[in-house]
Amino acid sequence: MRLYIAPQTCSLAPHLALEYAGAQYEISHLHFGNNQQRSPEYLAINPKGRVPALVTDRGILTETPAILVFIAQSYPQAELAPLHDAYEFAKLQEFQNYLSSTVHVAHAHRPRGARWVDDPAALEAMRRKVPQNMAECFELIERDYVRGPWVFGEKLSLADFYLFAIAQWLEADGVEPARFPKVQALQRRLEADPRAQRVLAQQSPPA
Ligand SMILES: N[C@@H](CCC(=O)N[C@@H](CS)C(=O)NCC(=O)O)C(=O)O
Repeated sequence: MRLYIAPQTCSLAPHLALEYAGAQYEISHLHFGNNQQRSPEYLAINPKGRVPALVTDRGILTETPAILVFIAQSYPQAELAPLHDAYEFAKLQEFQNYLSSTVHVAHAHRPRGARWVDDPAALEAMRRKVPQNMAECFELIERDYVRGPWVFGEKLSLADFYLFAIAQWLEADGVEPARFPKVQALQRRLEADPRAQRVLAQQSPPA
């Protein structure tokens, strides 16, 4: 399998999942600085011009929650999702869908506001709203989702990889990460794991 990634993006989540699953995979880095995600070569892989994209032997997958669940189901022995518990699996999907459809989109209003408006004043107004929206999302995550130490209590799962990827944006989005002690503890715990360290070391393209 080949995963297309860029540093500091949600593609960190499936990258972590592949590593923790023990999968055989290769990484391709995209340079957002050169708009490589919009190159004809990459648009042939993902016409949405976004990361992540996972090339599998059955075809190409996009959308972070779908890729994450695919990895967990392809490597069930890694136990990265509660695959056999309908309620817990739905809770996982609830959380991942919240991250992709609400939290990620709230963040994108800062760096990617041009997706929605052209007017510079409207762009600026959208950017100003990002700290409030992101803080509200993380208040809910801290209070209602992170059971501790991981999202699903004692069991590390896909949800932790995805939350880790999105929580890395908080500071740049103007939100003090220390306001969310359970999320911060989860980040520190994952960063201390050699498997996560291997992934983080591969996130930036080789010099
Ligand atoms: N809904 C998609 C969103 C993917 C997405 O927006 N990825 C960002 C990085 S976090 C991206 O590739 N942005 C490049 C661009 O907008 O040009 C998912 O959850 O995978």
